[in-house]
Amino acid sequence: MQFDLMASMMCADYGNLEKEVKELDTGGIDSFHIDIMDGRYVPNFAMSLNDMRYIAGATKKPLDIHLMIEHPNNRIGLFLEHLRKGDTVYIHPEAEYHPSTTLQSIINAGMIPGIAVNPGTSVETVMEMLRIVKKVLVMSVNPGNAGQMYLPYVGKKITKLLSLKEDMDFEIYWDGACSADKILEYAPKGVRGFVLGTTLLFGKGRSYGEVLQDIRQLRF
Ligand code: S6P
Ligand code: MG
Repeated sequence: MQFDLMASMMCADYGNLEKEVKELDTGGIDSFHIDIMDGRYVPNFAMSLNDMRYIAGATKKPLDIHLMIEHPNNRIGLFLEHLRKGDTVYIHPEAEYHPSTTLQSIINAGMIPGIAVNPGTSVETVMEMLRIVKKVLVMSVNPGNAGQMYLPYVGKKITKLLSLKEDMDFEIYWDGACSADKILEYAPKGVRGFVLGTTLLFGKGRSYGEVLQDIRQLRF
């Protein structure tokens, strides 16, 4: 079964960031998920430009930039200039007056445009943007922190998005409290990728390669 695994880098050991990136890279991660938080759109500060640039320089694998910042279009150039074609940039539509303008900036720079959909945001609210983006990141926890509980009501929204994805030409990705049972349930239904954080990948006392191999060998 084909699905992508992304490492949530805010969960990495920053005392050994280079080693973490290399171990994830050789361990078989598909891309690096970078949570950028401004302390306003979400009640937390997480990674920033320097972290993103450092990781971009340490791996050839794609980056997945998850912007949890207000009015990203005001500063989008700062991010885009350090990214490579094929990297993805997700914005939260609620954080922007004109999200379609911001998505167009991402497309014009050659990056893959995405939206992140909060647990409390309906599919109907973002319907027109589904025609613009290539990726939809479904938040199964409220944005702002790692290590939270899965919110079961997002399941209905994923079902609705799955019914739209072929016609509207986007892929669905899972972000938040991702466990093996969620991959087992949702990969066969068509969810294309999963962001892995403290729930499944980090701080397990095993090498990332071993954990990732176990996930790839899940029996569907
Ligand atoms: C949350 C952020 C996520 C978390 C991820 C951590 O605001 O967007 O990417 O880093 O959910 O995973 P876990 O397994 O600790 O919830
Ligand atoms: Mg994220």
